[in-house]
Amino acid sequence: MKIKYDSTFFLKSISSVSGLDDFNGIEIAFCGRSNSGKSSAINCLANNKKLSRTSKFPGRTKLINFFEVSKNFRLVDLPGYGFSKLSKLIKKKLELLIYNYLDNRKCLIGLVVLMDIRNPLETLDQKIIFFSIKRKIKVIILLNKSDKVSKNFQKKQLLTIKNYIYNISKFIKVYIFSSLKKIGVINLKNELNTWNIIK
Ligand SMILES: Nc1nc2c(ncn2[C@@H]2O[C@H](COP(=O)(O)OP(=O)(O)OP(=O)(O)O)[C@@H](O)[C@H]2O)c(=O)[nH]1
Ligand SMILES: [Mg+2]
Repeated sequence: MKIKYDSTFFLKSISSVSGLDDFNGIEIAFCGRSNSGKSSAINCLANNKKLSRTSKFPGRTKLINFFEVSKNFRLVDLPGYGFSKLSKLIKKKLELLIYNYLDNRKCLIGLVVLMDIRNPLETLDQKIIFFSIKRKIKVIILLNKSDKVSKNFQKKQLLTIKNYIYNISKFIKVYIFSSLKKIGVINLKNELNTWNIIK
């Protein structure tokens, strides 16, 4: 089933999992290091630059933001992890918020993991991927900001990451991506279309 994202709108933000509502539909969350391009990727899907706030400065999204694609389907923009300039306490709080959401959200069926192609698979990326596999959540990995590197480097990184991931799970797809140049958006859409979101 083809999903249409064009009328996606901002629904709400929460700062703690106590703010989670009962939702009978399906959620797909975007996660990744701070500044990896989660909010930009959501905007790219919805073809709306103003939907989720993006920023040059890491640590922009500190809440969990919900976007309604259709009545029974939401995209979720998670705070970024691993931004070294935040205090230890705030970093811990954000990580706890992310994992509390991932752990508790029954309607969460998949994760889109954004990584900067120049710095992929850092410790926290690996941790969240292992966690998702354990929780049986679907995962797709996007190597973002590919516009910043050469085609050769893109190929090399794609192969390295694919090999690494294949040893962990045969089901996780990895794609070159660029929100800026709209590279890989079609792959993301095609993959999400196979996730049985809209029946
Ligand atoms: N060149 C380039 N820049 C990008 C791309 N995607 C995002 N950016 C830029 O990277 C910065 C961070 O993007 P965001 O989408 O705000 O990143 P985020 O992961 O939501 O960041 P936090 O909310 O802080 O965790 C912004 O300045 C974006 O314009 C891309 O594909 N190419
Ligand atoms: Mg963001």
